[in-house]
Amino acid sequence: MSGGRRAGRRTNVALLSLLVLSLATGAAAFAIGTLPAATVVAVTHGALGVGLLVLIPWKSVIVRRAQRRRTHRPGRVAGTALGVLVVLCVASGLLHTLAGYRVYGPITALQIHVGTALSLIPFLLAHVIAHPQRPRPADLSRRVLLRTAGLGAAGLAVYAAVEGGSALLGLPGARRRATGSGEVGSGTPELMPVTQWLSDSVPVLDAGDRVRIRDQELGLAELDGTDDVTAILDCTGGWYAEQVWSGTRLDRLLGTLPADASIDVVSVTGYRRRFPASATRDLLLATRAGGTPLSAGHGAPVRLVAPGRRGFWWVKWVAEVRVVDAPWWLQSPFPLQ
Ligand code: HEM
Ligand code: HEM
Ligand SMILES: Nc1nc2c(c(=O)[nH]1)N[C@H]1C(S)=C(S)[C@@H](COP(=O)(O)O)O[C@H]1N2
Ligand SMILES: [Mo]
Repeated sequence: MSGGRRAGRRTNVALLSLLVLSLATGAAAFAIGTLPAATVVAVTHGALGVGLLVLIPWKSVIVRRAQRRRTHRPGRVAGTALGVLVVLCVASGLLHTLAGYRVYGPITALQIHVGTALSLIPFLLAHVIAHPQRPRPADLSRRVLLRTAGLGAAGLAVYAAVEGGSALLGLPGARRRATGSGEVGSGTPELMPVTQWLSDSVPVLDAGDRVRIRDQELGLAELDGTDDVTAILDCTGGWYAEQVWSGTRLDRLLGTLPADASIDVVSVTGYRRRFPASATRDLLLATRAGGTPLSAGHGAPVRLVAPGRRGFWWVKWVAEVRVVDAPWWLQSPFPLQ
């Protein structure tokens, strides 16, 4: 086998590694809400993603060679679809990074980004199955390790150039948080977007509805307390807002809990998240944002405020807080509704 073919194999293996690691760090970027971990994840994710661009010249050679051969092989469609989706994914990631959080008609750049990333997975599988590339002992050679380091450095350099250029030009994206989110409506709750995770819609509720906390039923008057927490709601949709949230701290309502217990915070819609008992002192059942009662869209009458956690933990329209034995991590890492 010629050296050229081997070089092609290494490019393909590098592409596979970059794509798999991009998917993994993208998911981590959605799960992590606190600094400095969020910064590490976002920079790594960005460098891996733009690292794909660095490999374009090498991959072009492979694609042209395959086209010259003109033999009809399986997997052609998958390769082309994969190419289109990877380009859209990287382009929409960069658009979000440069232009910040913006709604383009019915959709945001980040929605396109995550949508194309998830839909490329089956095409990636099909393409790799059609063109398997076996690892070789020489893949652990010094030369290959140096090339891998070179690719990493090139990815970081392109990432730094994008970030530096964006800052120099004062583009809106340069002001985003470590999670990648742009600021919308801090201090002005009514300017925050009303966001649902997947399929929920704003329920019609009665102000007299009661919230079940362990074995007590509490009304709005009892929950409308004076605990104030300044916290950032950071939606994985790409925006964040800082507000003063008021209500009652959950540890006051729940009393002492066994150290290994968990609590389920359940919405009237069935949407729910589970937390470790140790988290309750940081959690707030909020009735107000910025001093005014919550609007229906933002979770009235009562929503959860979970400082340091991404928006999908901030359960709206709370119906019940339940103490359970099951560990908090025994739940889907992301909500399913
Ligand atoms: C960004 C990701 C990738 C894109 C956009 C892409 C796209 C393509 C396209 C369009 C072709 C030519 C048509 C075809 O034979 O399917 C091709 C060829 C090829 N791809 Fe990929 N590919 C990617 C990643 C990979 C990966 C991860 C592997 C394997 C680990 C791989 C292995 C191959 C091989 C071996 C060929 C050459 C087939 C031949 O010479 O006949 N590719 N790729
Ligand atoms: C094949 C998969 C993926 C590729 C190639 C990719 C690539 C990229 C690129 C190139 C950027 C812009 C980097 C920058 O200059 O800052 C980006 C940003 C981003 N991606 Fe991905 N991505 C992928 C999957 C995902 C997934 C699955 C998620 C979430 C579930 C995700 C979430 C994000 C977020 C939140 C940002 C913004 C980060 C920031 O602004 O610093 N990505 N991605
Ligand atoms: N019941 C319920 N609560 C929910 C959601 C949902 O879909 N259903 N979405 C979460 C997500 S993803 C975010 S970002 C915040 C958004 O809060 P907001 O609509 O007040 O801006 O609510 C969270 N709480
Ligand atoms: Mo969200």
